[in-house]
Amino acid sequence: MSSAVIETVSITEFATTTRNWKDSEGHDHASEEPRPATGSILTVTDSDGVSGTCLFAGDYLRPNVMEEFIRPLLIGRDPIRREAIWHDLYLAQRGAYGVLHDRALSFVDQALWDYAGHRFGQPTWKLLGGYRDRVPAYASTMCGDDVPGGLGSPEDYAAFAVKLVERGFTAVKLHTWMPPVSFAPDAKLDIRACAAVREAVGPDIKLMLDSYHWYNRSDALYLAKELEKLDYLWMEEPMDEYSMSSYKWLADQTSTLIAGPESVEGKFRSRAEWAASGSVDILRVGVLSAGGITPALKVCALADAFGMDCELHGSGMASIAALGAAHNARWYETSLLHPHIDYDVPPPHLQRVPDAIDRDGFVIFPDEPGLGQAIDFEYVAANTTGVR
Ligand code: XYH
Ligand code: MG
Repeated sequence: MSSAVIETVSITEFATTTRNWKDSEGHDHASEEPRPATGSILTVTDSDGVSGTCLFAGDYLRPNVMEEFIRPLLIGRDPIRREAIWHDLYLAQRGAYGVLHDRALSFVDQALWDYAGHRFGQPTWKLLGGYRDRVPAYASTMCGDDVPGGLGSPEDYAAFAVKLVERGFTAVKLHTWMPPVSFAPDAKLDIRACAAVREAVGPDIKLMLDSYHWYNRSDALYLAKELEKLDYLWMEEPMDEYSMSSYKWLADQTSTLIAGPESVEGKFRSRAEWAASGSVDILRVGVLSAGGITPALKVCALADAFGMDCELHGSGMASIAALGAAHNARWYETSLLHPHIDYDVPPPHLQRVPDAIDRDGFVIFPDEPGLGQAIDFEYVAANTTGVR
């Protein structure tokens, strides 16, 4: 039986709005009013006219990446053979000198998994194995700020955590204060926020801390020891993740579970070394940063081989799809939340909030073919700024 082959790979850019803005260190913060933004959709279409898409913010897939790498490695190939396509893109990265970045691989892999759902008429999470059809979500806050009624004090974090639990979340992760906020970093202030949240939500809500990413070993150990007293479920990225030995030093000295690495390159290969060396207690991987659903699930599998959980970084329907497959990924990260943004209101280019939680704090997985991104294609068509 002859298979359809990939005929076109296109990028549609469109005007939309966002409630986020990024500071000089790349952290997200809440904008008081919607801001103009650019959205992009990567579309892979086969010779039968069946398509798969990946929606992403910004314009990461520049024309040179499409022309030099993605189209030459996709056009004419069987779109069901994702593993072969992904592996060729992975091998091409070495000589691409950073131009063919992990996010580019991720967008292609996501679009091909969405395509498979449309080709076979199944939700992608089911094609990936369907271990679960719902998952508990934790509320992942934005980093701290100095905005009145925002995330400017331990009391602000406590008040927000109470609202998040009232919304249905059964777990909350604090991103505390980081530069360029003037009074950051401050490990003692981080702990005051963690203690205020524990006091406010009580002992049954799971809590995690993701603090300033460049603390030294002594500050990281102070944080971990204080979190032992507050019964936090895990701590994430207190130090530069390029020092794996610092994480082994830390993990060996605290009962607070250390989760990572989040930001280190190297996909499943670097994370295999973190697991084998015992440098963390919980592995961590992002569909975006690891190059797609395909490699992210390889990290989940290697974590499983070591008896470890593997927590998925970041929200989005590709994370939901991976959570449909990996039994040892326990939580969906609903990110990044702030008191001044109502997350039950979708952005203008979505039909609904596809990863909304129910009153019990669960994300119920989509039953439509593909990733279930809930893209409003009529809005996109009316606001398209370019197709290439
Ligand atoms: O804002 O630096 C940051 C955080 O690192 C956040 O962007 C990231 O999504 C994260 O750490 N999630 O756990
Ligand atoms: Mg993190």
